[in-house]
Amino acid sequence: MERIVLNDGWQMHKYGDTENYACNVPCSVYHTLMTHGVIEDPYYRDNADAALAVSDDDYCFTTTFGRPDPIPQGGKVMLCFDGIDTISEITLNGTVIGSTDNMHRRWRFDVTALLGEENTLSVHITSPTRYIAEKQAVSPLWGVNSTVAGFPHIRKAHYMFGWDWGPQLPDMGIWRDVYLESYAEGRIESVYYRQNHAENAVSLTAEICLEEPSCGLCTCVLSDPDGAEIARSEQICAENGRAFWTVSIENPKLWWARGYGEQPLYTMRIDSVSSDGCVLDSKTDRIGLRTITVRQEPDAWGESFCVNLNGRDIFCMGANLIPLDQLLPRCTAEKETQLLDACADANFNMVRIWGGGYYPSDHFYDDCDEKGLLVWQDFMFACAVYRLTDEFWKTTEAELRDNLLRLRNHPSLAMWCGNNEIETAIECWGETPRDEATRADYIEQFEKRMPALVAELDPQHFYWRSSPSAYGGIHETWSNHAGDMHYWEVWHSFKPFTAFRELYYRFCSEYGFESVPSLKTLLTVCDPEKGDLNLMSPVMEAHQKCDQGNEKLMYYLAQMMRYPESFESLIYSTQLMQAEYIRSSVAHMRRARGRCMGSLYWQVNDTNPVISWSSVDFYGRWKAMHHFAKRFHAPVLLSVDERDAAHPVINVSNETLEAVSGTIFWRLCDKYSQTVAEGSMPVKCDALQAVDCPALDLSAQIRSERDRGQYYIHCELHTDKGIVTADNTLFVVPKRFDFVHPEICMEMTETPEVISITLSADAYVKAVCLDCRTLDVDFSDNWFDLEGGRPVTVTIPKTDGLTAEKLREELIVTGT
Ligand code: BMA
Repeated sequence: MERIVLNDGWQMHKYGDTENYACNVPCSVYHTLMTHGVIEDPYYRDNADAALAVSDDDYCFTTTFGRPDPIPQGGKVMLCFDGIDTISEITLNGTVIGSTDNMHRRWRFDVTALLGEENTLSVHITSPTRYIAEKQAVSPLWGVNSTVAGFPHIRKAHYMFGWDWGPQLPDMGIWRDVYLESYAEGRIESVYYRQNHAENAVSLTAEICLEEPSCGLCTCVLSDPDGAEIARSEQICAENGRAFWTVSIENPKLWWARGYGEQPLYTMRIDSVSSDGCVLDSKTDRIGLRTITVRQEPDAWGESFCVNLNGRDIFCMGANLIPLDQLLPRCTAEKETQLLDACADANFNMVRIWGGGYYPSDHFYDDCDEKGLLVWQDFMFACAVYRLTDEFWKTTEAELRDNLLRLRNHPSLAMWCGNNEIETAIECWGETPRDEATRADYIEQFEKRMPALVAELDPQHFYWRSSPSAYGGIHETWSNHAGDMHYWEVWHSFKPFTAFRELYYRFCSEYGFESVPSLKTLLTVCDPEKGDLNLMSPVMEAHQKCDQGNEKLMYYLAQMMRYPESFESLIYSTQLMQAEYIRSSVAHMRRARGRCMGSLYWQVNDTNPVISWSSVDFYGRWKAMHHFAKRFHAPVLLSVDERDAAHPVINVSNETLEAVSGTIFWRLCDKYSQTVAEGSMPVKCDALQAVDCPALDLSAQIRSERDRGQYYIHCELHTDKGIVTADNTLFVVPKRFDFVHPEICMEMTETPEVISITLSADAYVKAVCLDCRTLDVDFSDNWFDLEGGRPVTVTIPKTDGLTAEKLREELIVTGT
């Protein structure tokens, strides 16, 4: 098979306009207009408001190409689009070859008869805002607020119509590869790998599906993770287009999620061959040998909801991931890797791909396979209701088939999920329709047709009808006894942080708290001269998409922190609050391991520079929470349940496959870090367990409410590997602790490769944040506590010509 990529050399123009703008696929209207200086950056100040009108027009993308040579005897040429956004008509040399209505699927058109020496290909795209407005006028559909009304009418990533963290920029374009395939026979349409695990052996079956049902020969070669060939098939004959090859792998190297083991990847190369041995088409897949499911069984608390990987119940920890940018051409492989590296660095073992975005690229999944990041994959339906008409189901089914076939073989794929929050919206949300027709369509789509499709195309993966859900049937979606939970009472309903810890969730797949991103990030969208750097300025409010978002920040600040004296300290304080809330919540759930088996906070990343729930901002800068995540997701975690301050309980949770034993050393310290009580105790925690140590008795020291603000408790776990985990816990919210605010002393030394900074203070400082005014440098640790008389050394690699002198000029040190 010949493949000719047609991504380069496109032109875009608006209907009614003569101006043409050059672009390459992936291309979009906003991106092209921005690149050519026709519109300003929609993220800057309040530009997004005016930019919305851009999508009321229709646009055309055009390219030319020569005849693919030679077309095989009796063969055909297919024109393939991996992603068109969204409503389009496609013409080749003036003839309409097809139309598209769904950005989430691939399209193939037979163009053999239309090809000439020179060819002109055009994709005519209809305005998505006009399209949905017309449909909405005839038959209104409910969708969550902050969006352009009517978005459920189009199979286009919902967040492009705005969300509570993103502007309304319903772009359009060609967002994935365009290419020609020319061939006569033997195209490999799909392959599915079935694994059968037994004691020390895995039997692996490749089910190969060829496009031409009548004939075909295939050969398969399997290599081990080091690249050595371990098995090779004879020529296999396909019957009715299907060929099967089963191979037994002795002493298999199992694929594990991060933290539990390695990610060995076997390679299968499949060739489809002609009767005279010529290779017609080939496909190479990487295979991780593992079993994965979600175990739902009755237990003491109701029904479990727990991911079982290779027979072991694991505690999933990580966050929800949203698209990388509002403008799709900027969602690049490099950005995917940067974000997934940040997830891996913060000890995630799972990410959830939330249903209001798009299905990730193959590259994204390859990266997850390598990094051992499990993927909870939503189908792209969120916070809306749909009408299950024949037309809607036709396009939806094609979309689901495409993505099931494309993603089902990735070892990182943990599960499929029907939608985000639709079951719970129909059951509980105030504004959502809950008439019989809506309920019936919902059940038919998400509880009947979707699971049937998953069972047909990917029976090895678990299907979950909605997130959150408990029993299905639009029933008790808020239950803590079964299924997964989105907990939003803290934040959206103004409940105090501590409310989270009164409940025990089976799997908390969303909960979150906002913070303001770093000053460097805000300066890319604000004009300080115009007074933008003020939480209540119109420009800052334009970068806060959540209803009453800034009010909520101020409300919680008043409960938790002292009044921030500057804008910088407001940023610092919101980040610390966010980090503390998520830290205490994760620690709570990890202590309840067994009953609770998963924590995915909302959300890891941003699509634009905005005030949001993210732990990594739009530019990849880590907020306090992400540094905290690295610690609270540590495979072995010490945490303290301090609610009864006179009798705190230290807990060890062990998310590894090996038992941990050692000694816990603890000390109760005053604000100067002077020890007022201390002790030690042996501890043993089996693999995949959490254990509470006997409660400490601090009743002699902590006798009153006031005492709670005078002391903190420090504890460390020592094993034969050294100190594996340590923690400082306050008994009060930060504003009630009697901080001394000592001066932080710094000493800087350097070698040719690194700069070291040693920080010290003579009293306790919580959450020391190191930052640079303009540079982004890679501190070996950040947002850490500094205890009085216990210096901390941080190193910085000398990349990009960084010198100690430059760093000294730039460095900003903040702490509580
Ligand atoms: C959840 C998500 C998103 C939303 C977030 C914050 O409900 O599913 O829809 O952005 O909360 O409100």
